[in-house]
Amino acid sequence: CEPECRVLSIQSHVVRGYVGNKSAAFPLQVLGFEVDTINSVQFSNHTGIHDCIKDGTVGYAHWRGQVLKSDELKELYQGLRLNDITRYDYVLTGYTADKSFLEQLVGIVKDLKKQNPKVIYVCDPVLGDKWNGEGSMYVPEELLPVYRDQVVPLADIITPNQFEAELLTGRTLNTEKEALEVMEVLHAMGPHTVLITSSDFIPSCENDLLVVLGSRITCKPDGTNSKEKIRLEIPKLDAVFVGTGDLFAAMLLAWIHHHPDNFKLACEKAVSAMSHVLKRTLSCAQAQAGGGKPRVAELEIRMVQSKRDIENPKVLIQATTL
Ligand code: ATP
Ligand code: PLP
Ligand code: PXL
Repeated sequence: CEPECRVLSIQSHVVRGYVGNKSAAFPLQVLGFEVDTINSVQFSNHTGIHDCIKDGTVGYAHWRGQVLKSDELKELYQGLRLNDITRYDYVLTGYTADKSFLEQLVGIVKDLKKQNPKVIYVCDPVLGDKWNGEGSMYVPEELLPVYRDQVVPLADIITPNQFEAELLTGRTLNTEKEALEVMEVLHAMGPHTVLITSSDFIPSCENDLLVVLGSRITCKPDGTNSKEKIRLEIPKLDAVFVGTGDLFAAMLLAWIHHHPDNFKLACEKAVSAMSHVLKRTLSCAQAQAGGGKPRVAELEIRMVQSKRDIENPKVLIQATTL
């Protein structure tokens, strides 16, 4: 029997489509992890991109559902604790819209680290994004100090986008040099691995490339640190997807686990798998739309259809070492 590797993933659930736990659980399971999911909300569908006027994309017209309160999160965790089934290898968290929920989550991660000091906390500090160069937050502003002062210091791996990296460090980020400096500031806050998941400042990238930057600090056996920084350039697909940040964080966790000594390859596999999945998603959506512009429901990630690409992604995007 293979030793199990268990992830606690605290994220959204949607009945239809793929964001949050629906985006993260399947790829993690396919890649061999046991996944325990706590659903921070249960909604009919995602609530994303309804106000993105960038290219006329609109979200779902309606959504219904329930939000898990912070004391309900505590209760679920207590149930696990009472049964002594809280030994995890990884914790994964994403979008949270409530301050007291986020604070409760901090308490849970601290407790998990007490039980297993080696537990790796993978945190997507979801705060907002940039649209046409203009940043805006899609969570309440009061969450920013909690992420900055409590969540990020506990995290081992973080996956902010460019705007989130700026918010967390209080710096602006207009060049790759500034991005590398900002990643150093983020390391100094706690995490040994930082991935900036999308950025638009590289002059060469204009509008058709998306740049991912990765930085990892590894402690060598002789006690000294080694640093690695990489860049990946991703051809941008002409569509707005939702749940991609969640899928990316999950696949990054998986590939960093499977290639602990090869950060570059782990990132190449995660980014390449994203590319396979999103290409399939877009071509299926376009076929369904019959030549018109795909609607939001047609752009849901083609997760099940992409099982083989998730399991064994052909590396089509190579990283450059910086
Ligand atoms: P967060 O969840 O922190 O808000 P984010 O805003 O960076 O993260 P996304 O913009 O969804 O998340 O990007 C995550 C990854 O999804 C990117 O690194 C890229 O691999 C892929 N991706 C998202 N949108 C596109 C696109 N239009 N074309 C190609 N790849 C994309
Ligand atoms: N818009 C809203 C309202 C969200 O809740 C989220 C959640 O993260 C997003 C956009 C971002 O989604 P993604 O993970 O695809 O970047
Ligand atoms: O991280 C994406 C996400 C998570 N949870 C809910 C969402 C979205 C994106 O729209 O609506 C409920």
